[in-house]
Amino acid sequence: MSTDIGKFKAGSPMASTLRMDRMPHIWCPGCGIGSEVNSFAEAVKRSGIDPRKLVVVSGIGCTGRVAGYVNFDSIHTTHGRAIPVATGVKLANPELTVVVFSGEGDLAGIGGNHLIHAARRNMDLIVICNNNFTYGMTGGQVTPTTPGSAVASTTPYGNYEYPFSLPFLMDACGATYIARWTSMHSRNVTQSIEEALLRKGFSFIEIISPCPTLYLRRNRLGDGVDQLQNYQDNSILKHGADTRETNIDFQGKIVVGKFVEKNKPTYLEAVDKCCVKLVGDDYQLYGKTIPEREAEEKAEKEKIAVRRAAMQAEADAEPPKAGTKAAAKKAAVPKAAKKASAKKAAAQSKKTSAKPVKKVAAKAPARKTAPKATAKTRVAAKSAPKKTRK
Ligand SMILES: Cc1ncc(C[n+]2csc(CCOP(=O)(O)OP(=O)(O)O)c2C)c(N)n1
Ligand code: SF4
Ligand SMILES: [Mg+2]
Repeated sequence: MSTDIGKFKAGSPMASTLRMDRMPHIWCPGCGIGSEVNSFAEAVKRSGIDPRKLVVVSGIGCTGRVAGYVNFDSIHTTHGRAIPVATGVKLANPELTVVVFSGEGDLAGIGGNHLIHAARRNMDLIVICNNNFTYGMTGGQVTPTTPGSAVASTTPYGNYEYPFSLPFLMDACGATYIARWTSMHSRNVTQSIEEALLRKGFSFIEIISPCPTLYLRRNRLGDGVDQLQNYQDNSILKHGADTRETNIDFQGKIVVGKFVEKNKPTYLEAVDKCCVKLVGDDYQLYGKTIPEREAEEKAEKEKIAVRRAAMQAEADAEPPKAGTKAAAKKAAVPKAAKKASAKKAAAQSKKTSAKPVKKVAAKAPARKTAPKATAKTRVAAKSAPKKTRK
């Protein structure tokens, strides 16, 4: 039995990016963190960055456990201190790509001061914030993002504090990349993380996520699937949205998209500029002059481009997975050709007799397409009897 589990773990497509020896993970069924980790691992693979030069830092909380499951160098640090630790890692070795993956309580509550200053400095970090509107790990207390009127263990009659909109906060602080998705938008999450991994400066990606055990249950919002349905029904895609309009009311609309992407010197570039002025062109950081570091950076970028091109070539060579859009597109080509030749044959035979043409048309195989989910079918699916948990 144990050998089978071992084989299963080793055969997992995520075996290179996640520590399979640590599975099963601690997250509850329906929790959004698992799918976010999957998106993150996929983004790392796709980005082409060298995984040996990647460091993941998490604080404390359910999301804080991410650092323990990734197959990269990682640090599970103290509550609210993920950003200063990550900043230290980046300053000690600027060649590293440093990702902070933590909860909104950790990042915007106890660690709020670090968050705003890292954004203000345009510190070269990628911050992935799992926002489940609650302190999941410690029993469901109110957090800086809990929507007004939502019930928490510390606000049993409903939250009366005004919540942060994290994209607005980050925008005001000067973050140079800001995106928000929900855990239902796994492909967009992957894409945003991939973009952030390949850019410089402070990137902030918020992922709204269900905590069925503490937030949903206490607020009588059903299970994780019900919440994904809520995300589907209530998400409004608005790239470039004014971040002042990204507040989230209790079970209200959720504006998602990439809100900010701009360039300005990073903290380390600002340090360089200042020191060159003082010391001159001989100025060295970590024993390397600026042109030396720039040359190394360029070489690394070229390596990344080669890896990405190789991955793309591999993907192009692979037959598309059945049931995907790509497969349908590929299948549509011969069908279109078939249709054209059938038309030609029909036109040819029309010249001689009308009947066989009709027969050919009637026998032509009907194109099978999966029925699209409509509002009606969704409602029907929702009202279908649910499995009860024991
Ligand atoms: C200094 C300190 N204060 C408080 C705690 C208790 N504590 C652990 S996790 C946590 C909240 C985590 O919430 P969040 O960051 O939103 O993560 P989630 O569990 O929701 O993923 C708190 C208050 C602690 N570990 N250390
Ligand atoms: S308590 Fe909530 S946040 Fe923590 S693992 Fe469970 S569902 Fe996820
Ligand atoms: Mg939380």
